Formats: sequence, structure tokens, C-alpha cells
Amino acid sequence: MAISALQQERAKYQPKLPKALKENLQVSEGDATQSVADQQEIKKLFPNTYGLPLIEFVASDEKTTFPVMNVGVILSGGQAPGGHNVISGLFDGLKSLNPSNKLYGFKGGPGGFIDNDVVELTADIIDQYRNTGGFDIIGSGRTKLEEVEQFDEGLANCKSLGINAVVVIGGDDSNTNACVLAEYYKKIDAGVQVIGCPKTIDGDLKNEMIETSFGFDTACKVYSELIGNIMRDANSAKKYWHFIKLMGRSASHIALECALQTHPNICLISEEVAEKEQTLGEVVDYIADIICKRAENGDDFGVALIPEGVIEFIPEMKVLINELNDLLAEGTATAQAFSHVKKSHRIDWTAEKLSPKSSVVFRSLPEGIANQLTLDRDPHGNVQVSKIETEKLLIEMVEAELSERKLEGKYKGKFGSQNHFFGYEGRCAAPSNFDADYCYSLGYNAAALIGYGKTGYMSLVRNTTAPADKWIAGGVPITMMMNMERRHGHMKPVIQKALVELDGKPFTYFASQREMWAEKTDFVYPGPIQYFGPARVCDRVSETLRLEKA
Ligand code: FBP
Repeated sequence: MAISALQQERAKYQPKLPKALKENLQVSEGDATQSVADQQEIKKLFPNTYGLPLIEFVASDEKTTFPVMNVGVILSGGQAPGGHNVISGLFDGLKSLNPSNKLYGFKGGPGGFIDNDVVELTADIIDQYRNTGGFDIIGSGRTKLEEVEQFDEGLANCKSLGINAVVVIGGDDSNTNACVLAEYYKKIDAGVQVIGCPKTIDGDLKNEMIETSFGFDTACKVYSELIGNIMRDANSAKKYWHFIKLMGRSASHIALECALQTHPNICLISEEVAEKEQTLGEVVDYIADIICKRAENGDDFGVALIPEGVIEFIPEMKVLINELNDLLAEGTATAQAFSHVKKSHRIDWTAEKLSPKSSVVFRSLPEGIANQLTLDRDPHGNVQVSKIETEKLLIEMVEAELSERKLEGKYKGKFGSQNHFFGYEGRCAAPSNFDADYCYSLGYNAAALIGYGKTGYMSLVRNTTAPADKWIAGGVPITMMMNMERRHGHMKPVIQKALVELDGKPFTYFASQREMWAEKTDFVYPGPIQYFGPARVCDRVSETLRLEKA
């Protein structure tokens, strides 16, 4: 297999580990923990894994001997840079405990665990994937692991391979399910431990203990490089406004981090839009005002960042989307009737069935977007918000607003636009030094948690703004991050999702700068991720993390 020159050099990189993990270990246990909210309900649902203590690994003078273990690993959900390093760290960590330990990879995500689609990950395989991006070593998938039958099938597969522990590398939902799995296996005394690892480029799996999810650092650096390149083009040609939608699902962490790295003229933050209860019209006005202001200075160009989930945070759009979900839910009479309506009449037909308020909002949307809202649905029948081309929607609506202002003599500029969507460009990038080290440590540490018989824990590596040597390794009980939330009409225990905090340091710093960034051209060009060179370039942590820990 041909590999690039960079990949050849990068394969030689030895990721850094926290000091404690490089030595003989012992476990230091903290006090019993409790969930972030709804303690009584969560305790009742997780009688075997609730209240476990926080764990920190510390150096020890004595060498512990560990029995032979077989471990299975699952990659769950969207790709995030560094997944391969979690697996190589896990592999090396297991071998350091006992050279006879084996690692198995369940292929294609949680589906492979249920269907026993599995491969033994040998040193030869692992070595090909060290410090590389992607999840292709075993593949990933979005099958939800939440039914007892699935747990039993998985257990039978583990038993057939002699697997004593499973590591689930995933986001908040996958780790919630990992915790339910851990609880179930403990309850039936299955003899299989379950450990989670915090993954997602979206950055929304973080809390008091988990400082960041892996992949966020690299993905944001890739997007920021691309945004910087576009800014330089915009500043050279001076004829386009670039509207860039960024992945991140509901939360705006990615958009905020990229804004902090590049200083765009506009960056919407969904959480703020929701808090201010802004209408779509107000969002459009906000953008148009900045375009007009810059035009007065002769600057008919700029860059606007749009978080992919923003549409759902605009209250009137949220109501509209919910009404459409109900109206067009699979199997309903209205959905059936809709499928027989001629394409050209679908917007009118739908608008008539909506509440008067939603009908007005629906009719105010550009035709393409209105149609998209009635068509692109996920397997549960919900609108696929991430597929809505918000950047194009905003361009169209801003253009219409500027035309009106022009007629009224309030705008004299020229509006040329380009639209972009960055998401897949960053999800499988080769991990930055930060993610390479952080992921390797998370995997290595997961092996230690398994070695010490832990279950229902998430691998924990903290103090990540310090040099890796000073990172703190241990485990956090997954139940500690949980609360009860309504999902599909039922109250369920889930890991609390971290949205952008409007009183947090990253947002408040952004808010203090954005007016200046809007009016002036203060673009910053971060350039590509560097793997070799000065530490201040290569080992830079995300701005979000830096500001949060400042
Ligand atoms: P995870 O939450 O599973 O890590 O996925 C992150 C993400 O990249 C989101 O930002 C995005 O909305 C989604 O995955 C897209 O996933 P898919 O390519 O499966 O549609």
C-alpha cells in the first residue's frame, strides 16, 4: 500500500503520555460521586454503577502483575481525528500490562459487536495506523446499542472470543449506551467490563472532568486553515462575501473555536440566537447590517461563519420543524396524502396544514429550502437539520434584504456571494500533536482502567493545557455526567450535552471582539497543522481550551 512521505515520517512519532502512565501504577480513589442532576432517578436506574469514586492513577514503587485479558474495541458514530491513536494506545497499554493480552476490533461500529463481525488487531495492523486520521482500521457505524437482546448477543460474542472488557469510543449517546451496557453486565455478573472514551469533533462531550472530546482540536484546526485561506482570497479579490457553514450538530463549539482562531466578520452562535429568541428576520438583519457597514467603508467583502445547527435554535423555525415532523411523520395519513400531491403544489399544500404562525414562516422561506424541509428526513421521520443548506438560505434572504435597502437608498454596495460547507474535510485529518497525544493517552489509560477491574468509567485525561508529562490520568464514572432528559416522548438517563456557555470565557472573549472583527478586516491566517517544528506552532491547544483554563 502506497503511503505519503508525511505519513511515513509521522508513523515514527511516539505520542506523549502522562507521567503516571509511563511508570508502575497504583489507583488512588476519590470520594463517592453523584450525577450532575436527577440523582435519585439515576441512582435507581444504575444501582450497580452509581456513585463510584473518581480515579487517578499515580506512580507506584511496586510492579503489579496482571492476568491475561482479551479486550474488544468499538468505534461509534462520526469519525474524529485520533481514533486510531486511541486504539494504538489501548493496544500498547494492554501489552504493557501483560504481553499475552489480545485486542479485538468489532467492525463497522456497534453493529459489529452484535453481529460478531470482528478482527484481531495484531501489532502489524496497529503499526499501519499509528498517528493517522480516519476510523478505517475497523470502521464505524451509528447502530444504537440500547436493547437487552443486543447486549446479550454482544455478550455471547465476547464469551466466544474470551473477551473480558469492551472499550466504546463514542460521543455522548454512545457513552450513555456504554454505561447502560456496563450496568447490565454488572447486574448479571457477565464478567465483561465496559469503558468509554470521549470522542466527537463537535466538542459537546465535555464537563467538569472531561476537558475536551478528542478530534475537536484537529478538525477545528483544519477548518480554520481553510477559513484563513478563504479570508485571504476575500481580502485579495475584495468582491465576495463567503458564507461558510460548519459542522457541529446542535452545539456551536466548532464555529466559536474557528472564529477565535481566524477573526471572521460574522459568526453566528446558535446558543445566543436561542437565548435572545431571535427570529430568522432578525438574524438576516444582523448580517445585512454588518454588510452595509462594511460597504460604507468600501469593503464589499467578508466572511460569515454559520454553525450547522443554527436553524433549530431560531424559535420560530424550531416550532415549524416540529410541526412538519408531526405532519409528515411516516405512516400518518397526512404523510400519505403528501406523497400524492404534485411537486409544484407541495409548498401550498403544506402551508395550509400548518398553524397560522408557522405557515407565514414557511412561506417566507426560499422555495428550495421550503421543499428541502418537506423532503429530507431521517429514518425516524425527522427533518435532517444538518442537510439544510442554511448558508444558502441566509445568502438568499440577505440578498433580498439588501435589494430592499438599496431601493430605499440605505445600501450602496455590491453583494457577491460564495457558499461553503466544511465538515468532512476535517473529520479524518491526521491528528494534530495534541490529538495524537491525547488519544494515545486515552487509549493507554483505558487499558489501565481495565487492568484494575473498572467498569462504567470513561477514560479520563486532564490538565491538558500543561505539557503532556503533567497530564493527569484516571477515570470518571459515566453516571456522574448523567441527567434525565425527554427523548422520543420518554424521560431517559443521558450524558448531559455541553452547549456553548454564554457566560463562559471563550464566548465572552469572542463577544468582546466581534464588533471590531465585523467592521475592520482583522483576519488571522492559521495555516496548516504543523507536525514538525517549534512547540508553539506544533503543540498549540485549541483557543477554547486555552481560554477555559486561563
Ligand atoms: P458524532 O456526534 O457522532 O461524533 O458526529 C459528528 C458529526 O460530524 C456532526 O458534526 C455531523 O452533524 C454528523 O456527524 C454528520 O454525520 P453523518 O456524516 O453520519 O451524517
